[in-house]
Amino acid sequence: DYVLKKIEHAEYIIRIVHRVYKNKGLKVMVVDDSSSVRTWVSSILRRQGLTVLQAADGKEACKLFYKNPDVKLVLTDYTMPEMDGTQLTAHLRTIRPMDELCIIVLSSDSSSRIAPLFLKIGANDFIHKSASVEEILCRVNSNLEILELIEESRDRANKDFLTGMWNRRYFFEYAGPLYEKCMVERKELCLALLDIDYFKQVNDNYGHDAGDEVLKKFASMLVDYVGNRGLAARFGGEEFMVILDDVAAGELDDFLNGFREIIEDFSMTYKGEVIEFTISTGATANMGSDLPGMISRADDLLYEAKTSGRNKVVC
Ligand code: GH3
Ligand code: MG
Ligand code: MG
Ligand code: MG
Repeated sequence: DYVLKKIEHAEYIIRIVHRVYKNKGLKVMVVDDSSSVRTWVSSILRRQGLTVLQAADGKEACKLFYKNPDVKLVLTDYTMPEMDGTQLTAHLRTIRPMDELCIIVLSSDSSSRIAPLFLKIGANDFIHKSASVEEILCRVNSNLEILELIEESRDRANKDFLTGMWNRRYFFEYAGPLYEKCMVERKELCLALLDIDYFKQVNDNYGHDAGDEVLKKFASMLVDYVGNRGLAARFGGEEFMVILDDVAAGELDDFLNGFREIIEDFSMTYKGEVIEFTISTGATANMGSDLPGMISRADDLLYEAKTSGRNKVVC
């Protein structure tokens, strides 16, 4: 019994240490009109490894949130001047859904109406100010944990397991609305389909593991090259789709040839073997066709690049 208790306690400590470790770099905000409550709550959260921002009312909290969109959790009071906790919660929910931001209410109001009121407008949890420090920490940490689990399962659904880049499923989820937005704003949108040349030979000559390493390296180079100018996804085996909303149609050829040259000049060493490869690209802008039309056009042009010698961009 004694040993079991010790083990349980050790496991608990390990969980806490692990949580504090994961909290490093996570931003939270404490909102309360009482500066002593703010200071007290902030200090216990800081001891959990969290980075804490403070605001004295809902309005200040909103301003601070716009400047710090990476805040993961807001711990708010109910009664405050200017903008109270319910207004703040309701407002934050219009810009951040529950699976991206935790809102926990910490109030001294003892009316039984308050907790359900907050939960209905989108708070994740409600804590009474008389709660122990331990309870506050448990609730903050478990809410952060839930947020992480959601993020993890979202990544599993949207990211490619080998390369860690966006997958085909996410590409369509992202590209559909982006296409609509560009149509409404009458903005140009470009699409490129890239395929590694003779990739089967990489596998045949150096082994499947080497092929995997090439795909990983290639993916990270492509993601870096595209940067904020669009989104790159692994479409299939050694085929990658890029949607570009920040590259003009007139610049598309140069932009993609820039990457083609980087890959042409690139060589990587895997287990003592030097591996080099090239890519073929088919690309198009949204002149009059819908998204499936653009994809099929890019695919046709990729075929043209392949049959006319490879290591080429055809727009
Ligand atoms: P082409 O220039 O015409 O594109 O020739 P290719 O050899 O690149 O094209 P092909 O479609 O004949 O072969 C693609 C190869 O990619 C076959 C497949 O085994 C390999 N492949 C697909 N996915 C993966 C992967 O995840 N890892 C590895 N190592 N190979 C993969
Ligand atoms: Mg108050
Ligand atoms: Mg290929
Ligand atoms: Mg292919």
